[in-house]
Amino acid sequence: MKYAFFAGLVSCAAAHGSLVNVAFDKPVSIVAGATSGQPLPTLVDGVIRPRGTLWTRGTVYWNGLTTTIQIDLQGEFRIVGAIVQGDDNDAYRMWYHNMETGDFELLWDVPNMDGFGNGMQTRQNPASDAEVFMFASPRVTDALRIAAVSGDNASSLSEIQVFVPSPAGCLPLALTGLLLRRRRG
Ligand SMILES: [Ca+2]
Ligand SMILES: [Ca+2]
Repeated sequence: MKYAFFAGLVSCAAAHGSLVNVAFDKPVSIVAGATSGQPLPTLVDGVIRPRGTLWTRGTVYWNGLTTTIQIDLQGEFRIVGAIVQGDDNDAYRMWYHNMETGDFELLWDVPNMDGFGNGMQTRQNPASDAEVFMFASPRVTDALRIAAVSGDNASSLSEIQVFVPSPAGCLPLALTGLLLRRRRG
């Protein structure tokens, strides 16, 4: 019994910090401008292009700073972080829908990665497609927007992911606790 309880604790600890991408397979639309290349759903298909891929190869791309893309999360989520892959030599900006005011407010200034190589580069870490940028504080929202805000006017994205903490992270501990209670009862 002691052993089972210990195993539960370990499972919970191992899962702590695990995150779920709530943008996966959600509806993507254009609210300003236009895009070329791949269909918009490829922005939320979970697939990040190989580092350094040409900005027009297997990506959603556009010219200028008008194009704005929206992801409808189809529900209310308390998001804590994000991953974005875009062309190296541009900065992008991500906004979240403030459900109280109706405004889209700044969520993440996605940095220019011109010093990290040509082509597609993952933010926040070009060397890791799994490293999540954590927001200064969690935001409750149902929609996101993203656009290029500076660079060489040749902009490109391949993937946008936004995360919530995994709800099942501590399930093993909860189950173990239930089992212990039942045995003792
Ligand atoms: Ca993708
Ligand atoms: Ca560019």
